[in-house]
Amino acid sequence: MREQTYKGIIQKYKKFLPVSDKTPVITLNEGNTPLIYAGYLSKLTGDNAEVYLKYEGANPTGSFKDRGMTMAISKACEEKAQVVMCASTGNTSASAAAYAARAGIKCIVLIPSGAIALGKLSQALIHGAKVLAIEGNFDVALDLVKEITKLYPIVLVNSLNPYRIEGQKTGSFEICDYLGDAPDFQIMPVGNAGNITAYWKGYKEYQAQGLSTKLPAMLGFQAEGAAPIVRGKPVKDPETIATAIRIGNPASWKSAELARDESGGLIDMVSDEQILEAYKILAEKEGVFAEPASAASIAGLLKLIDKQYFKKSKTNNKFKIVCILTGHGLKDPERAIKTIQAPKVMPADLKTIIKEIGY
Ligand code: AN7
Repeated sequence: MREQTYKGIIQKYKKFLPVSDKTPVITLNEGNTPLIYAGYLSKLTGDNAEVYLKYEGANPTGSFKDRGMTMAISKACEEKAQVVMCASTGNTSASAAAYAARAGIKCIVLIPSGAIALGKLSQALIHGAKVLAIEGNFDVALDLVKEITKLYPIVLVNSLNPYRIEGQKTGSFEICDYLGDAPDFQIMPVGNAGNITAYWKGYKEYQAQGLSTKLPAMLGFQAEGAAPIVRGKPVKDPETIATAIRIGNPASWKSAELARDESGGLIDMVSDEQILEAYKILAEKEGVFAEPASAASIAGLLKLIDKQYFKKSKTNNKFKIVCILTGHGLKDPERAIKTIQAPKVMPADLKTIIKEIGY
């Protein structure tokens, strides 16, 4: 068998990560995800910018969480942990369950009952995690996990675990490697705010190493019904169809604000209507299927285009904008079917079908 050359983000970026030869690397070959040029969206900027999509749905469990989880689980194993635990709106639980299964350790997840997408739930279950659906939202679940992991020998693998941030910062390394430099703007959804923290850390480290020459403005988007950072106070009962970012009191609130302010960026919000519109545009015009929370990136891009935010280039060079698509569309198949329409049922009859097609 030919030896595989790509073995995941720890192997690729180990000199930027807190690992040593003693760290057992638990990997599913995550990372190395496509950066896709988006022609339709670029045109919408009035051709002032080139828009790229960082398709994190192409990770092994279908979301960006795998970058952080390979680090968190590898370090947990290095420290001889037997049990890991997280609260989750879905993707963290799917990823934690998969990496814990691979490591042969136990995984416990708390999810808000009835509020996570079907694909994510199926992942956590099939990988053998102990899945507890609690009567409370994500913020309540995270508080419980913090308490429990303080009391018992269980490693917390939410993004409060610094190894998660370390792993996730490799997304920005890949973008810089691919584009030859950092982009001018990066747009991403913000939930618990770990990812914006991680990307910003990554961009700064790459620049400090002389591997990129500039830093992007970090543009984060929350859902209108779950926008604590935008509103400046926690949201007690967050609501949005983008269940992944249905979070009212983000753990990395302060570092998200720091990323925003240091980078000269912004954190704004988009409505569920705008998210669903962007979700459809992305799928229909770019051929890219991302989950609703990820479409918040595109809804944010469209909102900023409307405000003529990108019309300020002093040089003739086009801006480069990277939108992070954090999770795969198949995570939430029910939303896709609800957003469009279930297919029309027809008799298995040639003439009827041809008539329906419109010939
Ligand atoms: C697809 O899985 O919080 O701002 O528990 O699944 O770093 O929290 C998921 C978050 C964006 C927000 N897009 O990232 C969880 C969880 C998708 C996500 C976010 C999440 P953060």
